[in-house]
Amino acid sequence: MTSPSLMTPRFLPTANDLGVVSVGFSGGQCKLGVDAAPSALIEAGLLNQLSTDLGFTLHYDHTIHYYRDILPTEDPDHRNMKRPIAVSAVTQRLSEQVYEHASQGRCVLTLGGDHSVAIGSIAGVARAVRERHAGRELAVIWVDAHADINTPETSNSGNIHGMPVAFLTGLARSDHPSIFGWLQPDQLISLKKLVYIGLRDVDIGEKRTLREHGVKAFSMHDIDKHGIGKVMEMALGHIGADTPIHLSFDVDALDPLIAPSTGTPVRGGLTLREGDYICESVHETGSLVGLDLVEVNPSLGGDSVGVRETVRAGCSLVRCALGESLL
Ligand SMILES: [Mn+2]
Repeated sequence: MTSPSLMTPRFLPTANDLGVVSVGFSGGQCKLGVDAAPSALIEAGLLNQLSTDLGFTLHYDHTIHYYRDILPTEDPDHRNMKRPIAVSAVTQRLSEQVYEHASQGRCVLTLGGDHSVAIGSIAGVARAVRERHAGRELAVIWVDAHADINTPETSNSGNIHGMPVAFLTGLARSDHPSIFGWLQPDQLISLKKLVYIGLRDVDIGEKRTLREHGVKAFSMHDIDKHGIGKVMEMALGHIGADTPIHLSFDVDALDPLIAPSTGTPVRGGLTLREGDYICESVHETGSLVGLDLVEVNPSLGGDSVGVRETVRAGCSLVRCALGESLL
């Protein structure tokens, strides 16, 4: 049995209010099914676990948002981006939903969806943090096999789920009002307060970007070398204790042996315990203000065992970030 965390949050007025937004959106990439993740996670009991076991008061509209009413009828490629108007419209709407929670001092959980949804969730949290904490910047811990920092020009695939960090840091800029023209400076994050964990499939252009900007990044090599304990110490040390944290967790950071149901699996990933440990460590800081779980795709990964294990792993990551502990 679990019990509520005893941690006192540093940047939230209460420890047990949680905003939840379910985003059934797959338009940031080409594989169908990732839009079914929120229902799979909820059917596996995630929200019950958060309220019953961890003692959260959930602020949730009991709706999985598919945003069909704002999807365009025509959405041609633009600067190599696929479905740019749809992704822009959905992330803008999501940013407003997340902001609504965050501006009231709630930690916000976003259940994706593909990783493009982080453009909306992080934009919403970043703005609320600036408003509530005298202009303070939001730190982002991006746990992923991929860096997701391609610009439209450097991307091979044109899939926007490989670009969210570029738009959120201002490396990629809008040149069209309907394509991320809504993103304002107070919704962006700094490359200095961004930390990657779990990288192992980074494009050449992305490697150059990380090097040029001195982005703090811990690849699987670093985790092998130092162990996850030391890596988290260094990651959190880089961010500092005075900074609210958003954790954006792509389930493909986990090894496909334990989480096969995802769109772009890469071998050689995190163990279940390393994933949970990352989340536990972030919780222990007391600085967590926003959390995404993305890229669970229940229609991929082969058999039903693989799907069930991936969903279970996703639930565990969220619980650990929100205060579940082993003892
Ligand atoms: Mn990702």
